[in-house]
Amino acid sequence: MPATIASIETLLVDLPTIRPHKLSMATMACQTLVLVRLRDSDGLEGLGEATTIGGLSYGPESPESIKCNIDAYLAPLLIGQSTANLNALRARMQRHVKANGFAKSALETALLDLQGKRLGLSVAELLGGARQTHLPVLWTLASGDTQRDIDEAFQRLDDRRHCDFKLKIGANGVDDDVRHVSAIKAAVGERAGIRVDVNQAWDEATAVRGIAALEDAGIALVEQPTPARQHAGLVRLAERFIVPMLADEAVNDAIDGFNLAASGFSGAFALKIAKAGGPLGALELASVAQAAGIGLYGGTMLEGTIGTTAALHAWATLAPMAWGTEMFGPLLLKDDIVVEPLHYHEFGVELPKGPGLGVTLDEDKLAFYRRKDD
Ligand code: MUC
Ligand code: MG
Repeated sequence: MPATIASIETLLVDLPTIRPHKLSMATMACQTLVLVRLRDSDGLEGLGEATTIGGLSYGPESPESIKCNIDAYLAPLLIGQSTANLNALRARMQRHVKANGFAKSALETALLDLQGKRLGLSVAELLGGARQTHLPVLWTLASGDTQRDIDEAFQRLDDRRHCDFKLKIGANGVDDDVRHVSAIKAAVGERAGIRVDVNQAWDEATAVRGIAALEDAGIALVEQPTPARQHAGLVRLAERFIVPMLADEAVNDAIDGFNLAASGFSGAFALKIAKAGGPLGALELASVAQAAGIGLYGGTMLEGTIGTTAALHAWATLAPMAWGTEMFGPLLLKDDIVVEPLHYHEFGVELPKGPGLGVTLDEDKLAFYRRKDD
């Protein structure tokens, strides 16, 4: 008898961050993980996770909506179905539920973890096999204070943890931002690459002014300077400047990627499993980028270890990406809910071994951090 999906449980888990994480649209003191525990009729369990940033301030799904929409709509579509055919399950979710990619990503991750455990294969092996097992990881400096960010950068360089940094800007005026970024770049010099993420905060005219100054300061990459849906403006900025543009909120999945590429965009795409509705969708976007000659970057929604590991398995199947990855989410959190944390060393992270994701839950920690009234 083929195994079927027997139950899907969703839990909200609130983990404090190691310091305030300040973005243009929100300051985070805590990250909420939506944990999915999917069990099959043989008693095997698959784990999945979804996160977002700052409630509803980053995107159209909140932790609570992800949990609610899985419980009310997506789980009933999957319960009783065979676990054997992920493509069929994915198509079923696509057919009956519009959007809600973060929720779908958590479920797809749990299905991949389950299938890997059943077959004795890692998720990367299920996705065709790993081409790299140590992936570069940058760190985001976003304390909101220039000197604190500089101290943090030197600490991470000295620990050989990270050698590229992304600065979150856009919450302050453009002149203050340029001063902040230039001071950090001047302090680290050639020891580190510095990039910025504006998270859509600028209009095009402000972006032209800001990027010109940032280019002079030696910034390596400018992420999502303008609003997500203003593709034409992003294409113009990419044409105008030598410093490349990284599309993040502007590109969720392969269709967005195709549209941007067809409009003449050059630069790079941030892949995120959440934006694309799961690891498979993110890899579809990667194929579009590769076909169009657009660079790749392994992006995060500041997931915990489960979500981060799912993304790492997907990114591992690709050749090393032009802009590396930012899969540092677990390092921003004070604690973890897994038995064995990810191993970060030599400016990168090791892909976990073992069947499925290769991650085991710590039930005591989970009981401690899970939201009690969810
Ligand atoms: C984003 O927009 O890139 C990724 C790193 C970080 O600090 O925030 C996220 C979101
Ligand atoms: Mg971004």
